[in-house]
Amino acid sequence: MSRKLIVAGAQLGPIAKDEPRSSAVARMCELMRTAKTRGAELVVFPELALTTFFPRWYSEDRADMDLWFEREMPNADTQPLFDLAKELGVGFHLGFAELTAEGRHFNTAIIVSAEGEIVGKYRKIHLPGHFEEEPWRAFQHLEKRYFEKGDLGFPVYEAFGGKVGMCICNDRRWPETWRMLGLGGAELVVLGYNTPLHYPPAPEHDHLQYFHNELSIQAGCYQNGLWAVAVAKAGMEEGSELIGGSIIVAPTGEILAKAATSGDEVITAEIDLDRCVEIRANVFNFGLHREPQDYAAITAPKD
Ligand code: CDV
Repeated sequence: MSRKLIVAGAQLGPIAKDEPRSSAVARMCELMRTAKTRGAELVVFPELALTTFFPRWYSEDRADMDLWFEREMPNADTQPLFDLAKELGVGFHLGFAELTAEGRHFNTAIIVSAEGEIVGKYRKIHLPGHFEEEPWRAFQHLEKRYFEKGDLGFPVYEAFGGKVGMCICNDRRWPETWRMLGLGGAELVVLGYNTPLHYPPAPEHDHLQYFHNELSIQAGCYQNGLWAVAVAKAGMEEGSELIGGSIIVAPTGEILAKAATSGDEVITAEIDLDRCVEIRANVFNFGLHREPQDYAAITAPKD
């Protein structure tokens, strides 16, 4: 049986601070319809896709930020996306800020089946940024203040005829993320990102933001023999420019589709999950060539 499917990346342009979730969801529904016309079975949306990227603002009382979080999923604002997925028979991946019944805050992503059911969840592990206000920055990046580190590890789910894993934004820069997903058997990794073009601690690297995005994702795919759909929230958002460059990458590391704008845009590609073997049976045959006894430093506790 063929394990080919058409996947879509649904890049979003900026979401304004005062743009309601219903508006963002309406934009996503439009992108999902476009993806469906191109035959997509899975549509990947960005990190924190329902609102503006709120960690750019500081609040002394973190409870002030709870308005950006979802207490339920689906909820009244996102139900139209779940309903449309079911109507069209298209699955999707969505990033959002999660506030649990126990009062815990996570930067979360889910996989939703073509029947509109949540079939997988991931909570971001590599949280970038800082805990306290740093007024010297052009804008804040307070993910460490507003989110807890994810507590689900790097799960891999049976979905869309294959094995699907997730990571979120900064996770994609870490080889450990990809190797954990690869060791878990993932054949496809879906991820969203909000990456400012300007990185305040090292502005000399600003011109490399698109390069580092592709470098990280292409390496992750090649070194683990898996596919990835990586999707941006892009454009000038509340004075902070976010990179676009959403891409679909093959297990060979080749880019098969790439966004051309910094706005709402759908990219698609046909992917064959069986092509993971091209890499996994050869140069990255883990069973034959991995030497974990020599990798102890990677999992040793940090100082
Ligand atoms: N949302 C993110 O995780 N952004 C980071 C920035 C701060 C470097 C990223 O890795 O793209």
